[in-house]
Amino acid sequence: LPLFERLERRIVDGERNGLEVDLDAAMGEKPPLRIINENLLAGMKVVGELFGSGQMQLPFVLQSAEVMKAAVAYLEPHMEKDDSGGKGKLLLATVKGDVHDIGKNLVDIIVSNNGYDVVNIGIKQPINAILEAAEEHKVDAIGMSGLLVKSTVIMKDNLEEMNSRGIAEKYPVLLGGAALTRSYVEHDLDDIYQGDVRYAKDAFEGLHLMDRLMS
Ligand code: B1M
Repeated sequence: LPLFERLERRIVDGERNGLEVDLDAAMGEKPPLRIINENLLAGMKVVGELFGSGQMQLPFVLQSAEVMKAAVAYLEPHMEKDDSGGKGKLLLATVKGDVHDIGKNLVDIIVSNNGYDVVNIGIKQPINAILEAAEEHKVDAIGMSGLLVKSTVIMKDNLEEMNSRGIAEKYPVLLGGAALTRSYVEHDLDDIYQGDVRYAKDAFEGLHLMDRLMS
């Protein structure tokens, strides 16, 4: 297979051997972020389709996810960055009950490489932990990620909890993840939340929203 098809295939097949050699060659052709967006994410999309249609079993999905993570970790030091921090602080968490973190960690990389400080508290985070970390680190915004349909309900509960604690005005919220839709966030959730809640379809939109919030 040609290089870029092979990279996509590696994600689908969960094939890690020789990954770095291919990534080095790929970086000779285009910047790391384009490799992620155009090739690696294309592979994850296929994984999602195969899994969703019952043609791929969970342990293989996990293997694909591990190759994806290894690839992103290998590319990350080669990205152009302004990691001076200081533009503002974003807390990131995957919500309670949800282990998916590849997307959240991409948001971390993109936002922190563009001059923001990011406090990434990981997966399966209940609202109490999210709000404690937000207070402790004095963040400017809270970002929640979740890929399961049930995570969209948890996000709604979290926003209601923030309303009832009277802290909605203090924290703009960014939401992202495959099960969300723009209209659910910008209409339904926006009607509920007493602060500012925005939908980010990808990591770059997350960055643009931070730019708008902090300007
Ligand atoms: Co899971 N999984 N999974 N899974 N998994 C999905 C989400 C699913 C859609 C697959 C499918 O059926 N086609 C399905 C959910 C169905 C539903 O809820 N209706 C599903 C399921 C069912 C499950 C389990 C329940 C399976 C089981 O146990 N029977 C289980 C859940 C465990 C749990 O959470 N409690 C499970 C487990 C796993 C693995 C552990 C094997 C693995 C995750 C590994 C990991 O993350 N460390 C995994 C994977 C890899 C997937 C798929 C195939 C790929 C997800 C991914 O990483 N995509 C996924 C299929 C799919 O999404 N269509 C699937 C790449 C990633 C970059 O995209 O995270 O969407 P994404 O992030 C994007 C944007 O959404 C956005 O930016 C990123 C791009 O720039 N974004 C944000 C995300 N968060 C953001 C936050 C922001 C801004 C933007 O600001 C805060």
